[in-house]
Amino acid sequence: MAKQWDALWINATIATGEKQDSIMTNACLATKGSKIAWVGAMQALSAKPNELADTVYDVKHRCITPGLIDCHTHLIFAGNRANEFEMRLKGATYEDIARQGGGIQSTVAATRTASQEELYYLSKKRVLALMQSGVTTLEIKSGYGLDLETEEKILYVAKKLEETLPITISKTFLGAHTLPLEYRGRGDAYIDHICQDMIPSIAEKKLAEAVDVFCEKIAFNLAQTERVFATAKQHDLQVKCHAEQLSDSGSAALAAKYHALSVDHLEHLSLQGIEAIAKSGTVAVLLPGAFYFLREKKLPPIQLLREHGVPIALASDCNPGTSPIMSLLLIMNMACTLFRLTPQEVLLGVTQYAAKSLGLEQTIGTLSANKQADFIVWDVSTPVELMYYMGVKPLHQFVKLGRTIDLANL
Ligand code: DI6
Ligand code: FE
Repeated sequence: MAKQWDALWINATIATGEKQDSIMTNACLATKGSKIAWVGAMQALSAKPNELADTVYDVKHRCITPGLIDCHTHLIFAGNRANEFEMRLKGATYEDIARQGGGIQSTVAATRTASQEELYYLSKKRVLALMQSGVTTLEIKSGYGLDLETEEKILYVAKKLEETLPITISKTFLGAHTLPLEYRGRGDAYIDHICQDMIPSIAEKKLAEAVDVFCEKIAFNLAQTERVFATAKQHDLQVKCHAEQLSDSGSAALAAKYHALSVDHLEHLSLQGIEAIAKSGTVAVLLPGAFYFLREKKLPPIQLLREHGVPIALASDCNPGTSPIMSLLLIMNMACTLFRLTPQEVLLGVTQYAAKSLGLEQTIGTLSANKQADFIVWDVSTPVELMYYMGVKPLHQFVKLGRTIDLANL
């Protein structure tokens, strides 16, 4: 007779990602096809494990969490910016370098000349590194093309990564990352191009689910940002915003007006901005890797975000300029040590709330019946150890859509 479940994980400590304290010991998790069929206590099993499922994994009190979600990356790019890392160590600021034509522009030049195959090869290595740190869903932004052809090339690479690797990829169009050199002094004309040509083309080809804008003095102002958001909405695309990273421009409140899924960075977020995103249900995505790498001093207003009940997510911001980091576990450590988030807040920030920041909370981010069977078995006994150790690889088993994936074979 066919058994009730395909696979059953027994003797586990399970952090379901539903609430900060939802950890079960002596627990088990069952899958059927690509979904979770059941999560509960060992004693609640109605028969012997091998009578219930075709495959039984005794995980010997290891910890199971939802597959981690890295909800903000820019990982498709060519070249690197190690030279700027050195310049900043000698005292140059991120903004100085950007104004001198370095920064994002130098990555744009390298990415425009790279072929799709080359970009795929470079990015695949980065995705695999994130998967080694437990990432089963990833967001990738374009933004190193700044012309239609290259922006679409980047989004095609993102699509190909999803088609060829066992990972879910959410794609975001970030044409408004910075002003391309050929539009110098003509910011509004570039925004016209984004709204009239780029967004319609990308929407029609279904190359992205969301549109993001870097609203900042060295990028785009509030009025330009609003035009991009309005156009995105007209094309049924979700809105996200790089908001208040280097200064407070009021972009978080503007994003809230467009029901943004998330506002990201937020070091300079004001009380008004917090009130606005609390009302709109927008997720605050914090990026401790960029904070660390730029040696920022101003912390995001974490206590106020908590007091206003704003869901907080954490992400790598993986990019060549401000966060060349390909481990979400390292980011989780930084969220604790630099931002003083609790390990419980951090776990929710890379599972349930990261899913919400991508509009995917109905299918992933928590472990309960009928959710997608994306989860990690870790070689640790409590989730806190995931943030406590640095430089170890605690991943024991990677399960995507109910299938165990051998990462070494990808
Ligand atoms: N903020 C960031 O931290 C990244 N983009 C952005 O808008 C940095 C991108 C880069 O420097 O290449
Ligand atoms: Fe970013």
